Amino acid sequence: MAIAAIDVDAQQTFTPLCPDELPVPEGDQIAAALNEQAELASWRILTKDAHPTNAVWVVDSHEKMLQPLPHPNADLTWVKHAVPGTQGFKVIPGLPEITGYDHVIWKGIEPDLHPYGACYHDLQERLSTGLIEWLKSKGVTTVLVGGLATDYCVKTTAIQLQATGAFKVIVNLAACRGIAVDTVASSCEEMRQAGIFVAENFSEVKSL
Ligand code: VGL
Repeated sequence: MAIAAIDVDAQQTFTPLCPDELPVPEGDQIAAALNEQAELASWRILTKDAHPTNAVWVVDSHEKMLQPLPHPNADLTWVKHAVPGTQGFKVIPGLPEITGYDHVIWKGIEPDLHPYGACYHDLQERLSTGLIEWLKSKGVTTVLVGGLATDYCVKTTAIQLQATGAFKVIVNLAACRGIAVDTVASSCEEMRQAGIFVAENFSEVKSL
């Protein structure tokens, strides 16, 4: 049984360290839990948002966010975040250097793409990032997922992995934080419905 651990978008942009970007409450508190789950795995993967400032979905205030966009690959407006070269792009304190990972996926680099899941560059799920193929090439059978945010990129990544039918997918809630309580609850329900194991704590992860 080969296990992979994925640190989804565990970047400072999604933490209170970057209040002007997309701060997720306690988003900077998950490094220890991500390191703990990685100890169970043979492979550790990092995914990072890497967004340009001229993206089609960028708005200049939090008030203008979450507006639907008539665009095939950017469904909602967001403030600029995770811009390479800025603090928000960096991983949260306590995680390895980039070279400490076995594989890295950068996503949302093009100004007209804003994917949530780490498996596809586009919302239509046509353009593979290569993550699924990489996991299969290593013989991975179980994927442990943690990161930010539970209700967006963690959820979508887990559902994309589950949809392949190739992996047992476990979302480790101790290693995740979400944007809002109600969307975290509905996301957990959606993931469970899809057949994903949503573990409340690390002992549950180990028992699965
Ligand atoms: C995310 C909202 C916007 C995430 C990314 O990583 O969960 N959420 N962009």
